[in-house]
Amino acid sequence: MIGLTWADGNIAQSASPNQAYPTIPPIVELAYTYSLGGDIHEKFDARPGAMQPLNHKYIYDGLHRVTDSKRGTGSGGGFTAGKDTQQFALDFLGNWTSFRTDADGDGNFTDAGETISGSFNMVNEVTQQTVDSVNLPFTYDAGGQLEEKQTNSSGGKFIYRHDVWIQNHAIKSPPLFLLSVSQCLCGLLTFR
Ligand SMILES: [Ca+2]
Repeated sequence: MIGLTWADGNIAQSASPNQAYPTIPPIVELAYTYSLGGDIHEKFDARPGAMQPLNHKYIYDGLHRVTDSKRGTGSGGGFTAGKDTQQFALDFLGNWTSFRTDADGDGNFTDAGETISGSFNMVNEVTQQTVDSVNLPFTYDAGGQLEEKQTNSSGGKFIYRHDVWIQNHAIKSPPLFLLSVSQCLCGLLTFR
C-alpha cells in the first residue's frame, strides 16, 4: 500500500502503541493499493475516522481498462459502494458501449437517466446515445467534425458550425435558433 499525506506543518507517527496515527491532523491522507498487474485497486481517504464517501475501488478487464469505478466508504473487505458508482462496457476498440451511473446510490443502474448506451461508426465516432429508451443521434460532416447532437426526445439539439480552420465558431440550439447559445469569432492568430 502506498500512502500520501499532506499536513499543515511537520507530521510524524505517534509513539507506540498507536503508531498508525499521525501526530497532527492531516489535511489530506490518501492510501493506494495495487493489483499484481500494477493497476490501482483502491484509493481511499486514510485519515483516522474518515467516514465520508470519498473512497474508490476499481475493477479492470483483461486489457487493464476500467470497467467498474466504485465510490463509497471503507476499504478492503469493509468497502461499501454508494452514490455515483459507475460501470463501463467497452468494445474491443475502447469505445464505451454503455456508461452507467448509480446516481441515487440504491445499488442498481435502472433508475431514470442512469444508463447511457452508445453506438459508434467505423472511425469510432459516436453516432447515437440511448437514454431511457430515447435515441439521441449524432451527425458529422465529411471532415469528421460534429455537426448535430440531439439532446432530448422532443427534438432538442445542439448544432455546431466550424470555420475553414476547423475551429468551432458557433453552437446553436434550434428553439432559439436565431440566438446563438454561444458564439466566438476566431481571428487568424487564434491558436488551437
Ligand atoms: Ca440507482
